[in-house]
Amino acid sequence: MSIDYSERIPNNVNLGDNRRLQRALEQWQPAFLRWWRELGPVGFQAADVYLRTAISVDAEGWATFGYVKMPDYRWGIFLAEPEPNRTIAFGEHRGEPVWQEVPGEYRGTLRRLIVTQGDTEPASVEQQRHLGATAPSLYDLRNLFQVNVEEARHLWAMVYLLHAYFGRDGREEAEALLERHSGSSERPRILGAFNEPTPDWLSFFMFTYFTDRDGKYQLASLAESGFDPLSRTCRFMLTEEAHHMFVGETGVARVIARTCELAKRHGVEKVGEHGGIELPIIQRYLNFHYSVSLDLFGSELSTNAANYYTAGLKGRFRETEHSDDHVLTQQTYPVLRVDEGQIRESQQPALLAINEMLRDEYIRDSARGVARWNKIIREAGFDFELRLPHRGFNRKIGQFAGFRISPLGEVVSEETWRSNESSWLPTEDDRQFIASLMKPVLRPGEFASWIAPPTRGINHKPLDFEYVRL
Ligand code: BYC
Ligand code: FE
Ligand code: FE
Repeated sequence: MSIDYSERIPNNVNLGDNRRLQRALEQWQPAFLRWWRELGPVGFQAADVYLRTAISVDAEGWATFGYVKMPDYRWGIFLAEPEPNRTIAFGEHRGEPVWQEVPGEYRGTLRRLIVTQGDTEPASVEQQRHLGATAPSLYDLRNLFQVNVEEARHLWAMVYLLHAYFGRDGREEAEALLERHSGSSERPRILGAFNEPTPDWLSFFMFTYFTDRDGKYQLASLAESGFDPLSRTCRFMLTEEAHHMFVGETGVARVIARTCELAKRHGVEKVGEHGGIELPIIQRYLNFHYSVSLDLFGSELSTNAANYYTAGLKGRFRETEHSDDHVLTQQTYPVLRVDEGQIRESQQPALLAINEMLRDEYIRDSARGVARWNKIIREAGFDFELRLPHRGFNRKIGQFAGFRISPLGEVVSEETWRSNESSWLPTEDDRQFIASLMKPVLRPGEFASWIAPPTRGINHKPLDFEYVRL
């Protein structure tokens, strides 16, 4: 199925055959565009940006690159190809054919999952809307906007499901997705991390490394869903997601590379004076973004997650590769919790620990990029290692919420926490210092003082390519 770009809403779901649905989405479209203008990127709306747009859902050659003004981006509805004869892989419906319509008994639960996923997408665009003003290069500016238009397309992906499968309450939820706003005191976004500001580019890179990676794992477990349209939507979203995490990983790597270069030239103590970001600040930003992202997986023990699993709505990461019964009523899983002032591991019913299983996958994956960052530091000859803090550190959701846990995983007193907080989490001084570095650099091929150029450009273009035409 190819994508029809002659339609007002590009799609590969034969939208033209369903007039009612098409009309409903065409009515939502102006509200979306109004939201994009009011809460999307500040400035640059009239600039030509070198963006990729999906043109097919084939793994080979699914995107085309070219100059687009952001409001003219072709936001559309693209589902991965259906898998013939796909069956539900887990839970009490295991082995049954997947659903093409919403099963009545799961309607509310499924809607809630789709709304929660959909809510994060525009939230991240809102969080990042001021970053254009301080871009460290045209290359980075373009990457920011690429991430923004694709997150907005992810909103479309969820709004399509709400409109196509949930009738009137789906349409109301689609409207509400444009009414809640990141950080709003009256109508905030649903999940914690999506109400935190993203005030500077170090935060942006940490966010796309750690928080977009939560997106990867949540989308992957929704891609296992027995509700086939959700599965297919998520499978295509994951294709786009890879670039977001690339922006984060290489962004942080380039900051580190620059720091090491300045440290070699002027001495470790003088990095800040020469417009670089010293490694302990990077560690504190990492601690913050990693811990708020860990919260996004929900509680270690969750009956919600058990219900999603048993119902066949949300699976584990790569569900079919697990060699157990895919029902999980008899197994246990190790879970950490605070017990008499100590963190102890205990075996818990596996079904209740579904969130923790996904968090474990996420932690292993997060560690891989950190190891690559450390290689840069080591090869530059410095004795410093960035570390993921303990999973209990700075948590607001789950077993560790309400306890003070150090980055090394000791349960500490409130007093100890307070006297160490400024070396564990970004301080007001750190934030001000980072803010002071955020000066726009918008000449082709130039980069801000605090970040090294990337090793290559986008789509084989040179580094001094005009990624955004101002
Ligand atoms: N903040 O059983 P529990 C992405 C609530 S990122 C606030 O522990 P459950 C992206 C929870 O709602 C991926 N509240 O949790 C990235 C529940 O409320 P009720 C987004 C929270 O339900 C970057 C209560 O606490 N996708 O795509 O198993 C840029 C107890 O809940 C939080 C999804 O999240 C929190 N962090 O799991 C752009 C997938 N955590 O029932 C985009 C869909 C929990 O007491 N969502 N609560 O009212 C889900 O699968 C689940 O909702 C969660 C929570 C895994 C998030
Ligand atoms: Fe997304
Ligand atoms: Fe993303």
